[in-house]
Amino acid sequence: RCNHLKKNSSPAVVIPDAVARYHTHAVAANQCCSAVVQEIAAPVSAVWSVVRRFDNPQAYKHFVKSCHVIGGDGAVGTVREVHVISGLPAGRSTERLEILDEEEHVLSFSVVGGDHRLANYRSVTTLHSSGGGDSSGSGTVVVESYVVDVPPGNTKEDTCVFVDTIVKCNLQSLAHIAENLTR
Ligand code: A9S
Repeated sequence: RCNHLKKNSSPAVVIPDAVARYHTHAVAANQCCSAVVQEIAAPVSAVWSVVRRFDNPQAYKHFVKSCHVIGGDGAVGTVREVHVISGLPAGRSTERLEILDEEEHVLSFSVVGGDHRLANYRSVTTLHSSGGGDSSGSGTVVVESYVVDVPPGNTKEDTCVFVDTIVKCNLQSLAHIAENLTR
């Protein structure tokens, strides 16, 4: 099992147990996992308005050129086909919505196809208020964890560095967009 939150998050960022349980993944011998934490100076509602759009990942993921929903009505089980910008070792990725919890602010998807090397990729993204138990805090803590098969010929370390870099880019972009929405 894998839960990198204690190791990766700065001591100033509190991850409640109710959030951490979403980021505890079963990991097989040929897989690796990690988690990225991003603080955003915008309310959970603003960040969630961007994250919840499974049909529109290009709103904040700069590596995504276009996205089309190819099955489903937006509920769990909906499948999207993502086309990636040129220059990456991939062209497209087919992804299934696994969790969309509008109350707890949790989104999870898994990769079910494509022409890339991240087989069996699954990620979970959670949002919670950085203001403590009540809703007085105007900030958001985003936690995104993932598990993925280590591609043949790669190490776990290389794979995590590659994926962490993409996830960090996505979450920094998300921060800029959400902060501009509420500025
Ligand atoms: O889209 C995400 O949330 C996260 C990742 C790691 C996406 C990775 C990717 O879309 C590329 C950017 C194209 C890189 C996939 C599925 C495979 C890649 O090689």
